Amino acid sequence: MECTCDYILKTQPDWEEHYENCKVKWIAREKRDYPKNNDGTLRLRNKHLLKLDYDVLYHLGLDTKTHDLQAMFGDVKFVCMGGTKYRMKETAKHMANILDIQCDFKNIVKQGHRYALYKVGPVLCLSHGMGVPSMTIALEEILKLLHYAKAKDPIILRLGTSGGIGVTPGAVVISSSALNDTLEMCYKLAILGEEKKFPCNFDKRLNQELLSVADSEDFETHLGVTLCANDFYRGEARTDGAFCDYTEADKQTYLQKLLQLGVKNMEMEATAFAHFTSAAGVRAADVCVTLLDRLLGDQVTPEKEVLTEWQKRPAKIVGNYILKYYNK
Ligand code: R2B
Ligand code: URA
Repeated sequence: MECTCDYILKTQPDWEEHYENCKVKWIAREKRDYPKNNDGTLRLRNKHLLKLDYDVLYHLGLDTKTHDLQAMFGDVKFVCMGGTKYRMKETAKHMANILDIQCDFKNIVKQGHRYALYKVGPVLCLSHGMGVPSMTIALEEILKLLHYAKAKDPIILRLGTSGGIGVTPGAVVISSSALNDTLEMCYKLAILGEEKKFPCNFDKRLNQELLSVADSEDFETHLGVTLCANDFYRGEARTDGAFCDYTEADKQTYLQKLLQLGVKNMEMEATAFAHFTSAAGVRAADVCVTLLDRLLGDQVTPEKEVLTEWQKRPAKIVGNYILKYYNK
């Protein structure tokens, strides 16, 4: 079997040789059919889809009957995802600027009334809302969209915000792995009334490449474990929610435990994001700016201008990466 790594950056001495979605690595790990065709297009393995006359991507307000998804999205190579519509529009503007692409910044999924999707040439910028359920609905529909569009070897990057643990506020954390809310390295989902657990791995090689293009920026970027919480307040060990049933000392003990486990930030999507993308054979990374150091407090207090500036940081790193790809 042949390696299918389509290298974005040239291998450096201490880098991983293969991407995690290389056919050789993927099959050895997952022990089932590779989810991509030879031309890099996505093969969704859900056989039920074949029974549909046409497929409705309900939350995106798109379908395969009235939209020619291949004509609309066949050229897509990068998908940037993040929580808010504002941030994803700003991300789209950044990509248009660095790639020198004219764009009307029209929300292509406005008719779905849920998310925002902007297309800047081969780059999609999609808002996904907060938390795993909102994010996975957007991600699952975008994976189907990429499949119907026959997009080749797409790469998905989550550009998020997070709470840091022991890192300078404003620093960016790229997730090496993700822990769920019970501190297991897996994504949990109840299916037909039974809890199922799925692996949630990130791509070491892609992370090494992203770290290398973060080097030129004037802010810190770290590689670290990400805790994926199911709630912003108690789920992230805050004491400033409407409810709190533990002491400040309990909270500090927990945060120290996270620190020991290598956790550098907390957000609310990482495990599911890692699972869905890797199961689809799509290379992906979670790149989040930290808005505060949780060892020092719970409230997000920096001035709006500072937060707005910090929130551009993941897009700067990802923009450098995309630019390298097109300039190579
Ligand atoms: C980070 O920020 C949001 C909560 O404020 C959530 O979507 C996350 O992961
Ligand atoms: N997002 C989170 O999930 N937690 C934070 O502390 C900040 C942003």
